[in-house]
Amino acid sequence: MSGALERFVQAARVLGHAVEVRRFPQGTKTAQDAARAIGCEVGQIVKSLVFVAGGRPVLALTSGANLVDTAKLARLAGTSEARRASPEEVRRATGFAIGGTPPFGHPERLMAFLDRDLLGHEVLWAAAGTPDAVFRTTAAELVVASGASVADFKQT
Ligand code: 5CA
Repeated sequence: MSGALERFVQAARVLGHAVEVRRFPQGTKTAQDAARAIGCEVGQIVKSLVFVAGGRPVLALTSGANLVDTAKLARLAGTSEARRASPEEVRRATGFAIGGTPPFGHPERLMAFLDRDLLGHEVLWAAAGTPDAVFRTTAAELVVASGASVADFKQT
């Protein structure tokens, strides 16, 4: 197992979540790649996106079918603006690189929001630490494990 994958599985275990990881040699770097590899709808893929709002990292667990409206996210975070985090900021906030960033298991719990459209799917898939690994999850598990508030922050 790669270092980052092992690290995520251990962190999930510590949080009380036994994750079932699936690896795909063809890669799961983007939501589209992951949906194609798994054979599911892109809306079932959870993108673990990091933004910076008011100088703090904010985690936006976003359906693969949606884009984040940064004005809505800023409002939720109680700030006037939010911007996408740089690759370095993502790594600092989550301990993982873009393309494999998992939705929980970070060094510190981040302010987090979960796209309410994810509630419309019984089964979800999220990154497990590396750009070739995903795990099966549910919106309820993500809310508990990440502490996210369910919200509407998608672009319409
Ligand atoms: N493993 C997949 C599916 S779970 C995954 O991690 N998808 S993702 O959407 O969460 O990660 C890719 C996202 O990283 C892109 O949607 C984009 O928002 C962000 N990203 C990609 N390149 C950059 C970059 N250079 N700077 C900041 N964000 C980036």
